[in-house]
Amino acid sequence: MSETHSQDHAAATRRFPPSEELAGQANVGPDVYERAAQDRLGFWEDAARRLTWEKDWDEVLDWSNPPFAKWFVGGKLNVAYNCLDRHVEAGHGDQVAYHWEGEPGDTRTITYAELTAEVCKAANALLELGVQAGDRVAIYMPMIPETIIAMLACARIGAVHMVVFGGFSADALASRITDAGAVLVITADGGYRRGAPSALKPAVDDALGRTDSVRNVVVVKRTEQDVAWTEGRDLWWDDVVGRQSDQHTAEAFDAEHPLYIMYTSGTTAKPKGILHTSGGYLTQVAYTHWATFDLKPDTDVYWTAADVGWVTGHSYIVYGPLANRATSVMYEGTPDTPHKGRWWEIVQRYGVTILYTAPTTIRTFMKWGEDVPAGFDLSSLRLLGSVGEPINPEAWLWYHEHIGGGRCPIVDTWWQTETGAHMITPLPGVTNLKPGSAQTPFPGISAKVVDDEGKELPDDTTGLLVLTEPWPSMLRTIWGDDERYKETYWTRFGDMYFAGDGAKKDEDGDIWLLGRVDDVMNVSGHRISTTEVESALVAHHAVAEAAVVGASDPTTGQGIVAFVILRGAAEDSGEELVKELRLHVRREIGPIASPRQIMVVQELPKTRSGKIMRRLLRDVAENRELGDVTTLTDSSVMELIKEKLPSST
Ligand code: 6R9
Repeated sequence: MSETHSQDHAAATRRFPPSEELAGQANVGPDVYERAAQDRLGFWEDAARRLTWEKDWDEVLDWSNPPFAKWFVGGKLNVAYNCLDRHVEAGHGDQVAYHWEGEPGDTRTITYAELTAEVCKAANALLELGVQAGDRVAIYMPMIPETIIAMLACARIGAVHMVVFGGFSADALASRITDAGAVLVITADGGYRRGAPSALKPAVDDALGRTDSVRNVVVVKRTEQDVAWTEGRDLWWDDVVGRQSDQHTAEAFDAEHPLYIMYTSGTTAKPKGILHTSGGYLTQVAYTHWATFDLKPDTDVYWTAADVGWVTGHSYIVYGPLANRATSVMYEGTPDTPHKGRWWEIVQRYGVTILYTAPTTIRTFMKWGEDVPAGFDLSSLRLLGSVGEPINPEAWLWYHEHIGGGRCPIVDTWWQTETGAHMITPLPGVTNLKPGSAQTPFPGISAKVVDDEGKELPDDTTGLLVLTEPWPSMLRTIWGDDERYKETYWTRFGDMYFAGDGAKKDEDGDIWLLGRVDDVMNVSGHRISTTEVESALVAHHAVAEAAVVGASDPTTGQGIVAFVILRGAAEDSGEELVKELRLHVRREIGPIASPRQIMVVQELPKTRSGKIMRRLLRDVAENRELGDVTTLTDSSVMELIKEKLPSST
């Protein structure tokens, strides 16, 4: 017990400076911070010049009507051209863009020349179907190459894509189609998940029964499942795309032309359609992908192991890697199909050098044990990344040691759907890494920790994270709702962007993210972040995953309720263990943080990005009807948890 306790503290205080070798050859060195601090706009202009523009911009940033930003005003470019044609024209047509692997084990290797040809065909198909620049196209797909082809085809003709995560329900799809006013849906018969075909088309049929903007549905054949067919509306991808020419000249669009909408859940039930535009977005995703991951296009094999239906997939599976001419891996399925070493087998097979994933997945691997990755050759890896939630020091160290072989730096990247690209992250050739902290605002980004009045706080004081200057890949608005955009992000502190995350700076000025501020509990007047208690719980050897919520309590205001998943070996879920866990948290953080209630569960409710939906757990803890569950990856999880209730203490 006390051993795990001290291990976690030891983890948080250990430092990992870059190796001399990495520092010597990294894409960016310490000078970038200085350059950006002296001339922020000039720094972003340099980043923009890494792209190919048809027309140069007249003004870097127009912030005359805040919070509505315009970047690279007057500039013109085509996003798909920057991701494809220009690499082919420069002689890299034969370079692999994606090593794709389906869950059943089928594979496809797609070069830049082939991807360009496929995207041209798909763009011609969209034009034949009457899709015009500015029209919205919904994409509801499994993790297959056609998903990326569809996105780039939209970008190529200036249509706005709106990808809906394939795990979401017909309900979620219908409300997004309606809100965006999509004219076309691109989907598949199904995809493979957990060893079986899982259908997608029925959800589209269901959703379209409740919406009226969609004219056509294009269906990719993936699983060969039977699908219902609406004549005149539905078309097979192979027919409509298959018959097109592979030539298409990309037209340049304005830097501020809309690129995509991505819906993300807010504090109310209605999801927000986050709008991203072209020039600034591509500039920052490309530059951060190159700098944060130190990407070397000629030698690296890059893998973002996440879903394309999450912003991480948009920025770091599709746009960033392609703009930088990366060779990427894309995997369709779940990490334990057909065995728990599937990811490590993929790393070994393709010689993956850079791996980017979420803490929740890392904790799952911890639960399965280090023997699994130890059975594979992971020596190709040179850099690891984390995204989606704070990574607890325990998981950081495990990732570092058992996946990175003790030699790979870990970049813990803080950002949001709204920010479009990395905002706070170490740089691998520069930063002295601290497990658990995202550390430093990216060059050209300014972040502060403030109190409720917007006053900057002294070090080691918990407050709110704000961004004080506009950045190129920032959201431009919430689709169709400028007022909500202002109100959600910009009214609380006037001219600063309110991120919704708790944070503190330590004595070195490094930033620690402490979870969403709606995840801060108030117990007898003490502010305790759910992340802190969760981190303490998972530092205990018996616990694999933990979710903590504050449930209203007549005496203390809020009481701490913890849901824990035990590690494989520790199946003793009895009273004794619960008592021990309470004691453990008490020792780790203090008596005030000791949970009122600890429930042992099999699964936790999660979104596509692996974030725990604490709102639903709060409903359970407070005995309420469940709220909106449309953004859950698996809605049956809540049933399982509710069944556990009577036996809880
Ligand atoms: C990219 C993405 C955004 C929220 C964000 C924060 C949390 C993401 C994090 C992190 C601590 C990190 N978050 N990365 N917290 N450290 N490295 O996740 O976008 O799905 O919109 O979520 O995720 O709470 O506000 P999105």
